Amino acid sequence: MKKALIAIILTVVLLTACRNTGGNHTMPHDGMSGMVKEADPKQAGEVQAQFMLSNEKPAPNQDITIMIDIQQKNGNPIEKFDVEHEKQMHLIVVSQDLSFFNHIHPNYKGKGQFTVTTQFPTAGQYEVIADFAPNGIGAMNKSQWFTVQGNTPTPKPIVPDATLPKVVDGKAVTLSFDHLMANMELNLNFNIKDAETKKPVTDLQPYLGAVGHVVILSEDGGNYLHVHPTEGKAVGPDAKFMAAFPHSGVFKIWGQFQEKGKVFTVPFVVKVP
Ligand SMILES: [Cu+2]
Repeated sequence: MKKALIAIILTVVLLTACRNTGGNHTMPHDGMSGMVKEADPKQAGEVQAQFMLSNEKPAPNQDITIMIDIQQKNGNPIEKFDVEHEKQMHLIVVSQDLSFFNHIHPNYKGKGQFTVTTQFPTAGQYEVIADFAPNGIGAMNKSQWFTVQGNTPTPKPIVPDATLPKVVDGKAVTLSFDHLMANMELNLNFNIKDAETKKPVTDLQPYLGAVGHVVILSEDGGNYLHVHPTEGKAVGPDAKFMAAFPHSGVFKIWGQFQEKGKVFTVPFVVKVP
């Protein structure tokens, strides 16, 4: 009886999600059947993540192990996680000014515990965001801020980019939107050319099971957006994704792509009207 009820609730949630343009949500797209649906916010609220560092007072450029315990509100561990983009957990680490970005993959130790060893490059505040999907609940993210000891470097301003291509690792990447608006699903297109020859790049390799991986954060780090590839098997020069900005304001976007076995990360700052 309870199972049937849950199935009905899930169906209602999915139907609502498809009509609702106000939030970060998932719609089944063609060819993306392996995608994990997003958790209902209420169910996500029943899950908690406890973040711990191996050193309570971490210093810059020091190996630090981050432990993340995923639990029910009552403290019981959550044991099973769905694989999303080839991993059971994605961990994003950003500095407060979003100038530092790191995307790493903790190992699952069982009983809801994930661990990963990393370094923070400077003193200051860092946000650590875990993106995961408890089996049967759906994709969600939980975050925590940490202070790295020492003198914090002057924050770099987060300034929206002009519509020029960004050059990273010999690639010239242009980001465009079909309509840049808040509270509405929109398409993002990354067009990738060789920076020197201006020739379109057509040999992108799958990265985490798709044409690329995109992370979007609001400038204060408060909103982490789910972004879904719309053409999973593309090889370039265009890489297309779908997202919905939850409010207007400044957001930073990192696109990650792989070519010739090497991942390159392209950051953009946009102002959503
Ligand atoms: Cu990841």
